[in-house]
Amino acid sequence: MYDDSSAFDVKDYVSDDTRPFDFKDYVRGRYFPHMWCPGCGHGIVLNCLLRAIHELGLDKSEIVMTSGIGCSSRISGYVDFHSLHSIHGRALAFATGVKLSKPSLTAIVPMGDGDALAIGGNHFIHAARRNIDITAIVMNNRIYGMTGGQFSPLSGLGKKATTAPYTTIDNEFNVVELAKAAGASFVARSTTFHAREAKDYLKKAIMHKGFSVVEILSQCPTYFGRKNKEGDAPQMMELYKANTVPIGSKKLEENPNLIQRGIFVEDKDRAEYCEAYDKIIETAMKGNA
Ligand SMILES: Cc1ncc(C[n+]2csc(CCOP(=O)(O)OP(=O)(O)O)c2C)c(N)n1
Ligand code: SF4
Repeated sequence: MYDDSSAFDVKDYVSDDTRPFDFKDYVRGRYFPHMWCPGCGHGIVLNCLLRAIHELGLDKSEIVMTSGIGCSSRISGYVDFHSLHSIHGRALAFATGVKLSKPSLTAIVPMGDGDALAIGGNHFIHAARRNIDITAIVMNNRIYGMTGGQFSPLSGLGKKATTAPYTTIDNEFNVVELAKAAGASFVARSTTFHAREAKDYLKKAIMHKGFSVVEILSQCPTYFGRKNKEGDAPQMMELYKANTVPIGSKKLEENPNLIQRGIFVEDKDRAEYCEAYDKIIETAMKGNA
């Protein structure tokens, strides 16, 4: 149980749920205070996720979280669920193994953009292709935070990073389009500025049977913000407000570069991998090859 009540207070947060939410009920107090920099967006993502779980009424013992390595991946150490802090880029591979061996568990995988789409890119597309029932959260800060601000496949063209002092020459992935093309059956995008919206998408993603991807734009003021002169955390969040719109907004006609937020895919008809696997086992047991 969390044992330092002076470190933070979330009592004033307004929730849709009438049952009181207490952050301390869902985290491992011995690992606090956390290691994130002041203003890091990853704490907001953690708060959204725990509120989503609280509002869904899930029992902590029903949830398994696997993660790789990164500031974002640190979430798996903080939560009081079954959790596995594994190898950089391999969180989805571990989650696949856990989910296949115990499909009744709700599998959630928090990843950074590097963890998910650089070293872990192959696991990402294949988990989506299989449509295995895992919720993948891509906490996109467009940089490798933990290792000192190297550019990632999400940094985008013309951005500065420790490894790109004269700006990047790489184009970025579009997480939503990649997830869609690879076969994810639930795909959504939000930002840390739109915390209630992000929480609602996480709720839907967790309840969705199949591979769900929720991209959450999450500020790294220490590296991406500082190197690219985007200001401090509140200023970076203001940019999320200014530069994103709901799917299909009229504002896109004037400015097609605006980033769309919303639910892009929600396909409930596609076969889920663990269920298909069970059916194959059944067929094999009957000897009907
Ligand atoms: C196999 C391997 N390669 C590289 C690293 C070093 N490493 C640790 S975290 C990380 C990148 C973290 O960036 P991201 O996944 O985007 O998460 P963030 O820290 O930004 O939240 C790297 C390259 C490692 N731990 N293991
Ligand atoms: S380095 Fe960036 S991503 Fe890592 S904790 Fe600090 S602000 Fe967050």
